[in-house]
Amino acid sequence: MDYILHHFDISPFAEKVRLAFGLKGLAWHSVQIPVVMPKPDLTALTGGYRKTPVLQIGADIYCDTQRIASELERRHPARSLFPQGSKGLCLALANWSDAAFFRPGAGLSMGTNTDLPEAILKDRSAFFSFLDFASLPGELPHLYAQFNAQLQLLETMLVDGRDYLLGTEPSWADILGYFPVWMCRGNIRNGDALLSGFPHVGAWEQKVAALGHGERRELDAAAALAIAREQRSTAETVVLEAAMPGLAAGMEVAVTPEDYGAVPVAGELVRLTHEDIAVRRTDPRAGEVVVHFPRSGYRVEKTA
Ligand SMILES: N[C@@H](CCC(=O)N[C@@H](CS)C(=O)NCC(=O)O)C(=O)O
Repeated sequence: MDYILHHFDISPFAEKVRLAFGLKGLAWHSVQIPVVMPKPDLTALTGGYRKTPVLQIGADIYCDTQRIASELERRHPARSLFPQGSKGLCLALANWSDAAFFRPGAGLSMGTNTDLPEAILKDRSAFFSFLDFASLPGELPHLYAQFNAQLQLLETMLVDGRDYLLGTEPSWADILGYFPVWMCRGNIRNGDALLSGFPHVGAWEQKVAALGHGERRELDAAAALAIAREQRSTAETVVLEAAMPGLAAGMEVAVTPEDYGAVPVAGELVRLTHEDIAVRRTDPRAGEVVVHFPRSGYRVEKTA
């Protein structure tokens, strides 16, 4: 199985997937994508989705870390991301870590780093629709308070001295709790001082970091596009009426994230279940690909 992760090194969401490779002990190829738009090689694969990261497996393109985690687990169940039947709990926890935890962290990364390149500030002020960049300086105390409140929750989860959030085994829950902490160390001014107030978080952070990133090899974007062109999708067609009444396999639809970066991806419906969505599309550079999304947090609409 050739896993190809399209990402950039300072991306906190990409760090989730790199750690999932580490937890599972997998080998993967790394394609570096631009930090800001345009990202022509990435959007040739995705049909417009621009967020980081994206996982490619042949001609199947997986968008969103939730969808990527489920797919890694399906294809490689050993060393589970969801031990002891914790899949539902782990996936549900993303609403906490992506919203309550990541968002104030993103505000602090943008608002406390005075030397951020202009191109990043410009791109992200349009992209992060949950942040008002004009009022950011005055919002910093509130954002610190919100970020601290989530660190306190993590400390509470770990205060009995357990190794990992769910007990003795590492899981996707640890990766979800960890990625804003990783962002804090790397991207938030005074991040180390902020974290020093949470000793159990500090000890656990080292265990999660020690999961590592698996075995990484670099690949260039042209080679990844050639792989997409040469291979066929392995997606099985399943469209459930209950996942959105009125839609059927083969219909032309658009899939759009409900939060920020809401670029629609158009294609022919291949999968629609309570867990996932997939559309088939043909691109001059990527050939025929199937682009996959989680069901939760994505809107599907008929276009023709
Ligand atoms: N729901 C998405 C969110 C991904 C996300 O927001 N990623 C950030 C980077 S860490 C991003 O896309 N930033 C803008 C960019 O990379 O162009 C997921 O779980 O993958």
